Amino acid sequence: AEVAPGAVHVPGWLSVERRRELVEACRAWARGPVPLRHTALPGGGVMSVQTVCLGWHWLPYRYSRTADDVNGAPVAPFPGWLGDLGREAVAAAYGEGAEGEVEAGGAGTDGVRYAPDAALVNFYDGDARMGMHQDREERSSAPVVSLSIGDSCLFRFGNTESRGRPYTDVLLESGDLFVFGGPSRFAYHGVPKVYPGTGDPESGMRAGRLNLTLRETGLPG
Ligand code: MD5
Ligand code: FE
Repeated sequence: AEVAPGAVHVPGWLSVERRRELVEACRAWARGPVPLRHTALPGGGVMSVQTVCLGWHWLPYRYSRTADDVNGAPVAPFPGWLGDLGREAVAAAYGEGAEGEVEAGGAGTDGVRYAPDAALVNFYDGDARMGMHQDREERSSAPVVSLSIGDSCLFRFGNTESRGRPYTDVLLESGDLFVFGGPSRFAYHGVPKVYPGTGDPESGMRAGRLNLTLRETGLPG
């Protein structure tokens, strides 16, 4: 379903087998070289969501190759198979062939292939939230691919002008794909609520919600 221009929700896109593989991969990434942790914010707070990154390490509010705010370790590489999954996701959301036309967020026609080089793995326990924000650290307007596994959440998809209304609330469930491209790439968005106990145990998530986002940073190789 197209929630807004360029913002496409594909419920249940990940097979249960793929959910299991992603959960296992995330468990390994969570152990290091940079551990899954609550990101510290410049104002002294910490995020309730726990994060680990691949390819590029996100910290407020820039990308680095090393976890400068954690243990200084080089970030784990972005695996080629995850880029393949991202291209498959863009094709599923925008139509086959679109994965080669994503320069302008799915609406491009110049055949530039979607090439994500960073992934953020977010883990939400039942009390975790993410406030309304824009993702603006990337120097690329290529789409963001979002994959959800485990407990359902309320996802709030807003506008490009402010954190406030108008916004659309969407229930994101285990296996759902969401692609944000074109005019939706820089919209405000957040996760106001997680619904404990709503996940699918067969995905391998015992509790909580996992979200993977794939991004093109636009930063030099
Ligand atoms: C999540 N993560 O569920 C969300 C999914 C983050 C984050 O927000 O920054 O880690 S990503 C949703 C997203 C990405 C880019 C653009 C838009 C939404 N959008 O325009 O709504 O953990
Ligand atoms: Fe975001």
